[in-house]
Amino acid sequence: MERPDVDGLNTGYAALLLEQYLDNPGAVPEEWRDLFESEPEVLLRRQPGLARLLERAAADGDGHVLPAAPAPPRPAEPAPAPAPPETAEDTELLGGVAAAMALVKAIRMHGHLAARLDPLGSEPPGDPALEPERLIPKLTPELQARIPASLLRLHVEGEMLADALPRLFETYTGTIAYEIEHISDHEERVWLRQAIESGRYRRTLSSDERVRLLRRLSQVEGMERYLRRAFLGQKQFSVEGLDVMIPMLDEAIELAAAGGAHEVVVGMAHRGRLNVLAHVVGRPYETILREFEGERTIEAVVSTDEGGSGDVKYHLGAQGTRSTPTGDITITLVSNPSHLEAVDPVVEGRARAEQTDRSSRQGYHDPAVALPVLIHGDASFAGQGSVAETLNLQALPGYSTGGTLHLIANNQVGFTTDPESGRSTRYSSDLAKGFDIPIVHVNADDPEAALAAIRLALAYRRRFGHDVVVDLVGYRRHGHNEQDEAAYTQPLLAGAIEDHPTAREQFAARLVADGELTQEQADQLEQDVLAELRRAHETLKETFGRPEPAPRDDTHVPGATGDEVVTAVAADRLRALNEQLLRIPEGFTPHPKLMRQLERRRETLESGGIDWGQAEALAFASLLVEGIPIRLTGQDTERGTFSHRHDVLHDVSTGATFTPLQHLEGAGAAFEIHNSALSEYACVGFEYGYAAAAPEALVLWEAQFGDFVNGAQIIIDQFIAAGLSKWRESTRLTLLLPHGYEGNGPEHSSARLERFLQLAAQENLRIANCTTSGQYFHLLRRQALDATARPLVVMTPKGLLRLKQAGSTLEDLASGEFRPVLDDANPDRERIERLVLCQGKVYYDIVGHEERENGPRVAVARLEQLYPFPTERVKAVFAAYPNLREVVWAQEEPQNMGAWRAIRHRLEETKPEGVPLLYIGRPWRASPSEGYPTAHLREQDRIARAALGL
Ligand SMILES: Cc1ncc(C[n+]2csc(CCOP(=O)(O)OP(=O)(O)O)c2C)c(N)n1
Repeated sequence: MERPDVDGLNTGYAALLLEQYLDNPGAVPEEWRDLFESEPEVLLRRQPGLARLLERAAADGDGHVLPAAPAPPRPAEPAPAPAPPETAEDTELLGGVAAAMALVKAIRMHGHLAARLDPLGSEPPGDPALEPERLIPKLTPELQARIPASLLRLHVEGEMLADALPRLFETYTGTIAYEIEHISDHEERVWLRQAIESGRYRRTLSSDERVRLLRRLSQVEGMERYLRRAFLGQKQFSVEGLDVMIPMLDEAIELAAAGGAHEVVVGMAHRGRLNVLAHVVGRPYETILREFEGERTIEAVVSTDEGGSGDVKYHLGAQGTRSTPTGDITITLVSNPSHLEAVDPVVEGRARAEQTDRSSRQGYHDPAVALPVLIHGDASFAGQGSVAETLNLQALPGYSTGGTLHLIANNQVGFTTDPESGRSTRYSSDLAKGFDIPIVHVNADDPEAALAAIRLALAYRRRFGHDVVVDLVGYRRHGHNEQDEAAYTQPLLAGAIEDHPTAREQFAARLVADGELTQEQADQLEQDVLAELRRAHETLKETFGRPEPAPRDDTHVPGATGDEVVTAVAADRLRALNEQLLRIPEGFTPHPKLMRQLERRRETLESGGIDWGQAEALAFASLLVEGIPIRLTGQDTERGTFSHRHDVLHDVSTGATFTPLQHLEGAGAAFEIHNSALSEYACVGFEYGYAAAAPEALVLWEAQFGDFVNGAQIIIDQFIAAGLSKWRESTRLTLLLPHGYEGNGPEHSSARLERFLQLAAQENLRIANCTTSGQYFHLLRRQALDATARPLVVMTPKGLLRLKQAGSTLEDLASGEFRPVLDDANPDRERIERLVLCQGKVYYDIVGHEERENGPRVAVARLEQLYPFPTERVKAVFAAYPNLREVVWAQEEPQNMGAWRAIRHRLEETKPEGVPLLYIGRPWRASPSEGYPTAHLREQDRIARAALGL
C-alpha cells in the first residue's frame, strides 16, 4: 500500500476524500483511509484547510472505522496544487487535536485492556495505544488545557480536555469496562458512549440501598456456608466468588418489571443455581434443605406412575412471584440438563411464547412482556456451539425476544481447565462481538459497578431490542463442586483465593469505613441469615418421621391414545376453507404456474387426490377456525423443502407476501410460519421452549431432511424424550422429519427412526409414519386437540407427497380418524398365508411391485403408529387371517436401524402362537443407505420381492 503524496496534493481533492471518508470510511481508497485513521496530523500539518473537516469527525465522536464497504473506483488524480500557508501555532493545535482524537479512540476501543477486572488482582494486559505519554509530544498539558472536551464529543465531566481525559480514562479502565466499538450501528455506538461516559447508570447508591445490598450479599454467602457445613461433601456448586450475581438478578428483575414485563425467564447451569432458587425465585430455604436431606419435595418431581426419575436438585426448574416497586412479576427458572448451554434456545422459545398474543390471526409479539436472562459459564460460553446458534436467532423476525440479557458467570476456570486451554480468544465473551452485541465486563468484587452494568445493559435492551452481554469476572472460591480439591490443579489460584476476602467482607468494610453502619451491625446481618437457615432446618427436621403426604392425584399422566378426539371435519366446512385458502387479495399476483397448481386443489377436493400439502393446509385451517394457534418453523418451511406446501405466497412483481392461513374468516388464533436459520440444535430447542410455554398451540418443527435432526440430539434426548420423567414437563411439539429410501444417499434417507423408538418409554412420545395424506390430516388434528400433550415425531414422506395412491378424498377427511394400523384391503383373508407388516414408503414399493400379483397369498398391512405400539389393533389384524403361516416385518432401513429392533418384541407378543416372525430389509449396515441410485434400486427391488415371497 503506497502512502498518498500529501505534499503535492490538491486541498480540494483531499477535502473531497475526507468528506467521503466521514460519510463512509469504506468509500475511500485504502491508503487514504489508513492515512486519515493512523496519522491525521501528518495530513493536517501539510493541509491545514482540512482541519475543520477533521474537527467534524471528532465532533461526531466517531473516530473509528465502520466495517469496510467495497471501495469505489478511485477518481482520476487531479493536478497537484501548492499547499496554503500555515502558522506554527495552528499546526501545533491541530496536531494536538489529532493526537487527542487518537487517544480518545484508543481509550474507547481498548480501555478494557487496562481495566481492573480481576478481583484477584492480576495485572491487565494494557495496550501501547492507551499510554498518553506516547502522545505527550503532540498533546502537551498546555494543549490539553486549550482543547475543549466538546470538540471531541466527550460525555464525561470536564470542560477542557485536561479535565476530561483522566475521567475518560477512569470510565473505561476501572472495575467496569466496555467493548462497544465493534457495533456496526452508528446510533447504537453513539448512544452507548453517551450512556457510559455520562455515568448515568453508575449512580451512587443511597445509604439504604447500600445496606440492603450488603444484606443480600450476606444471605448469598450465608446460605452457601450453611449448606457446606451442614451437608459436608454434598454438591452445591457454590456461587461464592460471584456472589454479586444474585443482586444483579434482583436489579434486572426490578428493571424488567418497571419496563412492563410480567415474567423473567431464566436459564442457567449448576453454578449458583441453589442460591438463585432461594433468593431469586423465592423457594423457601426449607424446600432446598429438604433436598439435601434426601427427602422429596412437594414442588420437585415426585415419582410418578410413569416412574418419573426426577432429577438432581441443581437442574430442577421452578417458578415464583416477586413483588417489586412496580408490581408483581413471575420468575421462571427453566429446567435444564447437565448439557451446558442446551437450555439457551429453550429459554428463548419460552420467552417468545410468553411475549406472543396468539389470539389474533397474525399474532402479536411484544418483547416488553418477558425478559429472557441466560447465565453462562465462562468455559461453556466460549466452547458450546449452541451459544452461537442461539445468538444467531436474536434478530430474526420469527425468533427475536427483543434482546436477551446474557450474564457470564466468569469464574476464570472450567472444572479444572484454564482459559488458555479452553478458548482461542482473550475473553470468554468474544463470540458475542460477531453478533454486534455490546459487552460489559465487570469486576465481581465491586457490587455497585456490577449493578451499574445491569442498568446499562437493560437500558440498551429496552432502547434497541438487542442482546447484551455482561461478563461478570470473579473467581471460584472452592473446587468445581464441593467434593473437588481445587489446589490439585490450580494451586496458585487456590492459594490466592484462600487469602482473598469475600465480596461481602469487602463491601461491609467499605460501608463501615464510609460510616454507613458499624462492624457489629454488619456482623449481625450475617448472623441473622445463619439463624434463619438454622430455624428453617429445625422446622424441617421436626417433620421427619411423619407419614408422607399421599401422592397427588394428577401424578399419573397417561399418554392418551386420542381416540376420543374428533378429527373429522364436515365436508362443507372443508370446502369453504379450501376456497378461502385459494382466495388472493386484489392486485396480488403469485407465480402463475404455482397458482395453477394450487387451483387444482379445487378439483382434488371433489374428485380425490388430495395431496400432503393440501391435507396439511386443511388440517391447519380447520384448527385455526377452532381457535388452536399454530406455529410452524424449519428450514425453507414456508415453501416446503419439496415445494409441496406454499403456505406463503410471493407477488411476482413486488415480492410482497401473502399467507392465506392468516386470513381465514372467523379464525381466532394465530398462524405463525417462519423459514428458520440453518440450525437444528437451537431451532428445535427454541420450539421445545415455545411449546412448553404454549400448551394450547400446535407447534411444529420441520427438518429439511430428517437426517439432520440429529444436530438437535441433545434437545431430543434431554428435553423432548426425558423431560416428562425428569421434570414432569411435556409438550405437544411436533417434529416433521422427511424419511424414506429414495436413492438420495446416506444423508437424505433416514430420520433415524430407531433413535426415537429407543427413547420411547412410559408413554413419553408419539411416533408415527403416515402413508396417506388423510392419515396425516387426522394425525395433525389429533395432536392439536388431544387433551394430553405429548411430543409427536412424524416420519414424513418425500416421494409420497404427490404420489397418487397416497392421496385421499374429501370423504377420508370428513369422516373417520387416524388409524394406527391399516390392514390390507383384500377381503379374501382365508387365502392369506403370509402377512407382511411394514411402515412408511416401502409399503408402496411392495404393493406397487410389478410382480405383486405373483404373491396372491400375501397380505400387506401398515403400522402407522409405531409408539405407543397399538397392541390390540395389531392383534386384531393378525386374528383376521385364519390361515397365517408366517408374519414378516419388512423395512427398507438396515436391520440395526428402522423400527425392527424396537418393535420385534411387540410383534413376538402379538402374533399368533406358533407362527414364525421373519425379518426382511437391508442387512446390518454402518451407514444408513447406499450412495448409488442403481444400488438403491436393486436393494429396494430385493426387499419388495423378498417380502412378497418371490
Ligand atoms: C455439554 C457438556 N459437556 C461437558 C460437561 C461437563 N462439565 C460440567 S461443568 C464443566 C465446566 C464448566 O465450566 P464453566 O462453563 O466455566 O462453568 P463453571 O462450572 O466454572 O461455573 C464441564 C466441562 C457438561 N456438563 N456439559
